[in-house]
Amino acid sequence: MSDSSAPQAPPLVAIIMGSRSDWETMQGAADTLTSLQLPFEVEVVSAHRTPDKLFAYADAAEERGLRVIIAGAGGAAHLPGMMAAKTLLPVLGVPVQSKTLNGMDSLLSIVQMPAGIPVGTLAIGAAGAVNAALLAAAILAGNDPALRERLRDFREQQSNRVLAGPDPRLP
Ligand code: RP5
Repeated sequence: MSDSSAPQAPPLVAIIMGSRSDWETMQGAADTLTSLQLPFEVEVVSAHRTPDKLFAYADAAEERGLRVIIAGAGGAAHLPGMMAAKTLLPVLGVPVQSKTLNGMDSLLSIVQMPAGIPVGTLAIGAAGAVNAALLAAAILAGNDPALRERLRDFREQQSNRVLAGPDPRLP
């Protein structure tokens, strides 16, 4: 049974997204960080609809102890780039699969940063969200041997699952 009065570790990773509608995609990042026992926070921060909140969030992020920001957005996806412009923390961008252009708009908006302000861009959609969390963990694992071991376990379990089911005709 979990103890709800137990102190929570302060978040090291932020998962932000442009809209509540991005959560279905970004939940993969949250689930992955949970499985790696990496404390995180989740927040909707829109570059277009709440630009002042974006600036305030970026200004406070490092001081609050955040170490990596995962930013998911779709369409004219300015959130990761604007966040990267306002903080020195590494920003990992997840292009959310849009309905009209299937996420190509999101991908190109996030990946094509001009030289000087990097955004580490992941794949479109669910795979990108999971991989953003794994990349955040890999970044933080450099200074955290226990996290590094959890990441190693994750890889090992993944390999074992594939090796345990080599015949695709069998369940
Ligand atoms: C972007 O616009 C969001 O990241 C979202 O992917 C997209 C659509 O937002 P909603 O209209 O669903 O709120 O800013």
